[in-house]
Amino acid sequence: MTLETDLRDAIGDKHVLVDPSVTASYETDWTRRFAGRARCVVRPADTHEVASVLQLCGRHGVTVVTQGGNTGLVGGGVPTGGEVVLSTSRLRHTGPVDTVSGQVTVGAGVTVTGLQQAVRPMGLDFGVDFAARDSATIGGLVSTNAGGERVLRYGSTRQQVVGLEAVLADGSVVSRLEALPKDNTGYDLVGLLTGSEGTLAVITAVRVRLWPLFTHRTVALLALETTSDALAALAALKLRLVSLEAAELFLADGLALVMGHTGLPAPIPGDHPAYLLVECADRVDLGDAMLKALEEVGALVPGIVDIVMGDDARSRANLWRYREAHTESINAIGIPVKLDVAVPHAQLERALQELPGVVAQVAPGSRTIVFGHLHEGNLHVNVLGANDHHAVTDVVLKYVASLRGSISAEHGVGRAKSEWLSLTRSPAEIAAMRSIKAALDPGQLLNPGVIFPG
Ligand code: 2HG
Ligand code: ZN
Repeated sequence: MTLETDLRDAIGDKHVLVDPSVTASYETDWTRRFAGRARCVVRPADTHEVASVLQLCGRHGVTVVTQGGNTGLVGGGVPTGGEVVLSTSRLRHTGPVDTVSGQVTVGAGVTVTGLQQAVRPMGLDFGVDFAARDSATIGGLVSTNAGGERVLRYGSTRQQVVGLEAVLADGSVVSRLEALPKDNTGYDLVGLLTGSEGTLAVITAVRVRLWPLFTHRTVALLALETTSDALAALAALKLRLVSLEAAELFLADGLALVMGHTGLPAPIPGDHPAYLLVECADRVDLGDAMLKALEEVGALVPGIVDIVMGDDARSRANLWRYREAHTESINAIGIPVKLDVAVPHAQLERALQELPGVVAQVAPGSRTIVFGHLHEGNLHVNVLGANDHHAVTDVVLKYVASLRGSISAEHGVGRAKSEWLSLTRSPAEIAAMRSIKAALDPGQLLNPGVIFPG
């Protein structure tokens, strides 16, 4: 029997996709940077079917790539050629919301928006949010330990995961969904699988922590002379606004690109080198508190040139659009080299000044757009018009490592950066990680080439 016949018996004809016109959307990532033919795409309905798929693939010696909403940016969720793509799209159940513990269990295929819609009517909210919310799935967020726009207040996805269920390469199921607040029994498998990028198991369900839903939000956009002013403003605002939730940085060239793509007018008259978008959220109106804090901070940081505020939903969304539309505006021009590095705050101004020159060494004439999450020092470096993507990746990641930064602050290592893992992880760490991989996936069935070089 062929693998396909076995898979059809296990999960039903309809959910083993082989027609190239149907599998195509699973075979290329959103940015069009990563693509490969899948042997087939399978859409198991539940944990039991996921286990059957892994057992069958193991028996036939065919490797598996797990895919959530296909919004990943490091090539970790698309095939390179010949793998079975395991889509979590049918793992969509949402359990009852536990309002006492503030937790809910959802299937790996539930999107961020789906989770928000399930819990917000109960006065609760999920701590991770970002522009790809309508497609990105909770399973994908957990696999990559996704960051996003609220890390300042809630931490990354890891901090939201209180339990999970996953299928290991041999088809055995580990389930830690009871999520007792205290449980000190042995290794933290939930923590290990979080951020393992599909290399150790297929996550099928997640129990997430929920937070109080805030009914009042205020956004302010600050125009600044330098990014050091943005850091000074952020530090001063953090001391004054406990409700601070987001602090996003973008620069003049990124803003120009967004305005060209979206047709939006300038958010603040004049040309300014840097912009800081901040958001506060609470259960009471924040407008006055934010205004007062901004006045005080304005007196302390002379590099703040101008400020606009948005209180109502529409003006808040308009201001956010300048930041969130960066990715699509860049993609509309061409396929970028996309790197999501982090540098220590003390190196931020220097990194922003030096990065275009660093890139130009290997890609003269290219265009480097940088924006990101200021609080975490997380810079999204997007390079357009470079012929040699490998050389750009190499020079930027080595530069970032020389500043004692991270080669991946939030998107993960994936296939895109596996070659450079040793820049910021020691030989002992890589050996330990490889031992874990060998123990849990001895046949190298799951996501080959992700995290570890070849
Ligand atoms: C964001 O922060 C995402 O908007 C995407 O992480 C970053 O497009 C990028 O480089
Ligand atoms: Zn980001």
